[in-house]
Amino acid sequence: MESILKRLTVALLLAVVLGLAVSDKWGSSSQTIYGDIDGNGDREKYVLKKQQLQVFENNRLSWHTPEEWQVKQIELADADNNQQTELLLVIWKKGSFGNSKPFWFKGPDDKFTCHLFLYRLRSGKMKEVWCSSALQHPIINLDVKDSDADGLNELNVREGPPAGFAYPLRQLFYHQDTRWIWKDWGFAKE
Ligand SMILES: [Ca+2]
Ligand SMILES: [Ca+2]
Ligand SMILES: [Ca+2]
Repeated sequence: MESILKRLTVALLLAVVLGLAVSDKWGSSSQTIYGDIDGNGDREKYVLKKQQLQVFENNRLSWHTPEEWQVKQIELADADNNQQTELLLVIWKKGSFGNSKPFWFKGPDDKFTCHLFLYRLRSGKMKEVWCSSALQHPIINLDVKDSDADGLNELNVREGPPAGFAYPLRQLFYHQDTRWIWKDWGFAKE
């Protein structure tokens, strides 16, 4: 009886520790960055808090992400090497597709999935530039830089395991680092 109780206590403690680790990793992280991505001389402020992004221009809220998105990370960089800076968003949302569901897709599209979205600020308006469909390996962390000094930026991505059952737990034990470069109309793995 005593050993059963001991085992139960150990299992309970383990569950609490894992739960804390998951909530810490998976929980919301705050991030505030500044940049003048439309080049109008006024710096915008990008505030990521409670998984929602708000963009301020001259202390005025000019754009925010839809409430149903969970924004995990933001970055300002020239991700597609066209000499213009984009806003990159790593988000989780319901639905596998980026901006539109293809006509051939039947049935509900309500899976909770990870996406990478690119936006540009033009004439005071945030415009969608490129949206990935559901990423098979969700992005844990993203860093855009010219890693090999060839004058072109790459996406350095830490990816988790394939999305699906118990992902928040599994992603604690598995990840891989990949590098992507913009080609034609999307990112290709290098
Ligand atoms: Ca600006
Ligand atoms: Ca660009
Ligand atoms: Ca490069």
